[in-house]
Amino acid sequence: NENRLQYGYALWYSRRSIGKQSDRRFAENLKLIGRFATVEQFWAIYSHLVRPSELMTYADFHLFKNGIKPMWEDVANRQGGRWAVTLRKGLVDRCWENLILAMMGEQFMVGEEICGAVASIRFQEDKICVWNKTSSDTATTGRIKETLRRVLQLPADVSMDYKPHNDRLKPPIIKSQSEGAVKSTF
Ligand code: M7G
Repeated sequence: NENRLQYGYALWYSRRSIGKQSDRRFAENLKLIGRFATVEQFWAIYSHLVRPSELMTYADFHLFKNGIKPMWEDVANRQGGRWAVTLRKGLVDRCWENLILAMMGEQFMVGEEICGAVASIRFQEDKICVWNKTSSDTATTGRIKETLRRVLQLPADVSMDYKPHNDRLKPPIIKSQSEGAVKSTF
């Protein structure tokens, strides 16, 4: 009789050094913290976890639906993109919590379109992102933007930017030649 969420999720953590990194390195840096499918299981994990602001610089939390890796390369993300909200220091903990509760509570109302959310601790600012499946679906991306503004209670001057992942994915022909395809590390 636990409260089952609409979707099961996996929570990941990653940390990287500054500068460019290989695709393989990015995949290796992703560490699974845990999976959950009910509200109670979520709080059991979340309440023992450090807040995003307590992480070191260049660390990220990734909360993604089960079966979707927090990478552009995942089939669910390849045609997708993400909204990014840049936050001045001091806002990320509250914004992240509001965002993931809204996601788990299906507040975005865009059907299957949501893939996951990311909190990124950076040098002078932090960032939270929402990833969706279809970057060309402007009705969906528009709705996600409005919901983000509402649930994060963002001041009107906060900048939000949308980027399709395919801008950053390598062309398949190069990808298939690279040693050790990213998929094989999972
Ligand atoms: P970011 O964390 O999205 O940007 O990516 P930011 O540091 O400006 O906030 C930083 C770097 O991490 C990228 O340049 C890539 O090297 C790597 N990276 C990030 N993501 C989300 C991916 C991914 O999904 N796949 C791969 N292969 N690399 C990634």
